[in-house]
Amino acid sequence: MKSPGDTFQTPDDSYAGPLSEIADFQFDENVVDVFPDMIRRSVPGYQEIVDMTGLLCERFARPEANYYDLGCSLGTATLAMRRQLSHPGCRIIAVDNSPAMTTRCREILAADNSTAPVLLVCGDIRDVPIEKAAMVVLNFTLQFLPEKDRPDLLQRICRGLLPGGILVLSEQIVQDNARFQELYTEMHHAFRKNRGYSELEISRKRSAPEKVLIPEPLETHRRRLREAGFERSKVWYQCFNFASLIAIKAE
Ligand code: GEK
Repeated sequence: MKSPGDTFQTPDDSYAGPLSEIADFQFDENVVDVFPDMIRRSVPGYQEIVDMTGLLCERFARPEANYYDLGCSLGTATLAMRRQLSHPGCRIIAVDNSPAMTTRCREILAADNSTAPVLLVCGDIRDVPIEKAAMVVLNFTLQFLPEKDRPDLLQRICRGLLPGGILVLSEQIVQDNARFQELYTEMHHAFRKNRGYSELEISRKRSAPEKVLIPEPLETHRRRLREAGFERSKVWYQCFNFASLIAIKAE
């Protein structure tokens, strides 16, 4: 099956050259070109998480409902859901606040031949109303919001989900145990090296998106989900410091 990454395979060498200084990280045109390659080489389990998002969508799909992809980037999770949705009255709402991402995402969605309607919004996920939702996906996006804004978004998601609806929340996390934090950071470094990034790129990468990405411990996510109104949440995937949770709204 074709995915957005198959269309844009520009290798990510954005941190390989002799940069005199490393600019603050932004999701701009330069990032868009290398994004599919970058995320696969930087996030362990990314493809599995996207594939399972499609299968979860198949399991939880119902007619007359909305499906949200918040922080959709190039629409990889949107497409994984879209390919499972043939129910009447289903609609995907995909949101990203990077104009460069949404412009490219629109082209990718237009080239896809599955039929569920997608409303692509260039805007802030903090401003998007969530309603009649069967499924909400936050795939490595919550980590980019200031911590003070995270509880409100999760509460709005819980309120906007239909009974029995699910949130899939994937995040880079931190360990509360220093020894494991060190080990998992080293293993992530090894993962990137194994996927072809040089030491220089790895050390530069560490200081770029991580300036704007604030990871938290799993326990913080689980507590926040409970406080937002989700009775149950479970980690269904973890590889080192990358995890994905499912939270289900009570029936
Ligand atoms: C995937 N989910 O491929 N409002 C809207 N979008 C935002 C905001 C915000 N406040 N903050 C950040 N973004 C995708 C991957 S990438 C993860 C998500 C990464 C957007 C930002 O523009 C970027 O496209 C995305 O969140 C994060 O399944 O790059 O590590």
